[in-house]
Amino acid sequence: MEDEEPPEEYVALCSFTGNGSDQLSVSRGDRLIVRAKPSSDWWWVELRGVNGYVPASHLLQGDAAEQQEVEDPWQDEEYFGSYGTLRLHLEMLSDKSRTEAFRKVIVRNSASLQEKVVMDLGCGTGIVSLFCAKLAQPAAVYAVEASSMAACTRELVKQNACEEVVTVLQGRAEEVQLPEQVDILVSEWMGNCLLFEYMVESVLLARDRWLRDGGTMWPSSATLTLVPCRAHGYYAEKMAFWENTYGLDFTPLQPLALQEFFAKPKFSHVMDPDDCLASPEDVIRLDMYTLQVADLEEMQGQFQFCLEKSGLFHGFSAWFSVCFKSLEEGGASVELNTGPNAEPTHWKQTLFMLDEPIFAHVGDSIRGSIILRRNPVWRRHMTVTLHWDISSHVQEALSCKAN
Ligand code: GJV
Repeated sequence: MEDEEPPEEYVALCSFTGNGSDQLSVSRGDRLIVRAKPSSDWWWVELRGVNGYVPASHLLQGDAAEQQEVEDPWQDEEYFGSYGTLRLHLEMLSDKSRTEAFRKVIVRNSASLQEKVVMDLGCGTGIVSLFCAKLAQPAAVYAVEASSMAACTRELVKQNACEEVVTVLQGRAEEVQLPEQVDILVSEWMGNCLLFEYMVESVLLARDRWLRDGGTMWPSSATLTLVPCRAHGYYAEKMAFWENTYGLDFTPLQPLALQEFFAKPKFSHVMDPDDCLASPEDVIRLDMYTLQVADLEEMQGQFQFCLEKSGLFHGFSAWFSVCFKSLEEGGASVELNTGPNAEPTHWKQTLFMLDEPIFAHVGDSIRGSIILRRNPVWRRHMTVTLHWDISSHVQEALSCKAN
């Protein structure tokens, strides 16, 4: 079989600035030739006689590029369709740490919530709005929900005698009309690896339209945390497996396994805290008051881990936490943490596997950066890129001896 694929013409959907070494800078609308697709994320392309890597997510094949206007980049039909059924709402409501965190925020702030106006964006079955109405005395709660679940939510509000306070509005938060500005904008918008789904964009747009000056955002801030880790079980299950398959050598399938299982992050990974090789570091922090929609296109963070354990380094694990500030000056805030040391949540953690595990030693340093690049076409998606290098004191010591 030929290794090389025939050259294909693609169009750059948006600009990309390369790193100046093996990556190529392209401008929106550039026509280029894809020479090779060594991974699903990075392709080797040629533009005006110069070669380099470009993120595959930025490229669309000639004909498809012309058709993209017709498709919905938000995939709303599918997205809101899935929230129109109970499955996801059951999963979210069954998540005690998540739901109790929102309840705790309302209970702790019940006195200050009195006579306040609240918007609950993406209210789902309305649990947060109902907590507000039952546990505090707000003047009004506007519960906004785009999916067909809104009809059931209205019924639940009635059934629980909250219709005096809670008004359910069915529609996209971006389009809905509220009768007044709000004091508090509450929303549970966090997706896998914090940003996936990019519901946060809807929250920012609603903030700019409906939150009064000096109003409160719940959550008020969000943090993405990263750690280098072991993932022995997952590696054994998806990669080492092929070494001895019923006594046969299936290792020729390993490159395929790499593509299929390790090129994309593994969501819903439950990580044993003991598998952390270093102290986790916060790599990205979002301030929900100052964050802008344009900032979401590309978010970057740096890390420098000092390994506290020796052993196989299989990849990086990521999770997020959010913080709800008190309505009272100096009051205690509430945190919802989805890390391996906190109460488990339905988000669990996200695992990024290395192509191959590396044996690492105590004291080794892993430095690098993480980039969350939003897909220029499919607005709910993103590509996560980790650049890193490891410097080992053990190897340095060995090479010193050899010299
Ligand atoms: N307008 C109204 N409802 C929305 C919007 C929007 N722009 N976006 C999402 N929802 N944490 N990742 C609704 C959606 O239909 C679902 O009921 C809920 O918000 C998602 C909340 C959990 N998702 C998440």
